[in-house]
Amino acid sequence: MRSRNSFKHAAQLLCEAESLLIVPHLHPDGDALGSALGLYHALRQMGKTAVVVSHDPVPEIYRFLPDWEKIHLEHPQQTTYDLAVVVDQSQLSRAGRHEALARAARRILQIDHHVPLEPFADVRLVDPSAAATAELVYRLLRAMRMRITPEVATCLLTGIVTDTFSFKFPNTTPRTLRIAAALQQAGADLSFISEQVFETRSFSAVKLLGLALASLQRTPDGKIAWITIPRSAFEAAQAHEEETEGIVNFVRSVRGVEVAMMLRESPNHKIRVSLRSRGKVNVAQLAQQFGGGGHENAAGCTLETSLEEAETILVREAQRWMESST
Ligand SMILES: [Mn+2]
Repeated sequence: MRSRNSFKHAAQLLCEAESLLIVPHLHPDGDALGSALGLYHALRQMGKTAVVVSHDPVPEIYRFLPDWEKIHLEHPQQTTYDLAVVVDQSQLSRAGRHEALARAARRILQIDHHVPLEPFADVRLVDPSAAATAELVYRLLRAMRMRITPEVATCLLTGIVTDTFSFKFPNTTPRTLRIAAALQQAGADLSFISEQVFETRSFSAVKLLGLALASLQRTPDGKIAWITIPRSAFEAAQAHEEETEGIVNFVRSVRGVEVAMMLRESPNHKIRVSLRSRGKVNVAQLAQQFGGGGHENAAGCTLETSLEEAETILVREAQRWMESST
């Protein structure tokens, strides 16, 4: 999976293609957007035609990324692309309504750091040991001897900063830090990025945070803690779904908690679940039981039940899971 070879093959695909479609995942995060836009800037620099499409709008906290407004929600025209570059996702269904367009491209390149689920790409640059997809994009551009412009550096460093939660998650490796240093050297402003991503929240997001945290519960042993966010809380706070980002980390921060869960009711009444863990508990495996996925310490899944039912099922399964894995 991880080899010089996949960098070489990925580079070859990028060089050969004239028209490229870049596809971040549904509910894009800083890594999906940073990787997509970093690549976009680099490809434009090479004189290629590149279009970024996203199923969901760019969350407000990422609206400082250079050219974020060039990301299309609806695809501008009917074209078959030479290459679709699918970033930060292990299943092509995560592309949302742009899945068919990506599948229709002559070739597909996957750049990702999730545990691989579905083999949908012609070339897979997949490395679960990378802290962020942006790390892989950086290494790919370096392998192609591309100049890292300040725009590219800003996008890629944003991906790394968000996926490592400011270099605090255990996925942060010496290589992550070296790449981050190189990106800073290339013109990315780390403190500006951190301020935008972590220290700037909308009024409604902070309102929602308060309502969400008021629902905090834990199991008697204190190892599993969770919050629930019903539609009524979104309405009371006048908040959007994207404004739940980061809330689950407060749950994880409670002393003694090994598994943190956030259950939120989406507008279509499906229950979207964010899972975080501390230490050796692998929440990706827990998420997979419900058709989801992710990383060892950060994963997610969706349940089609009521919020109350989802809460009962997940707490029970998480307890069973922890008992069997210790
Ligand atoms: Mn990522």
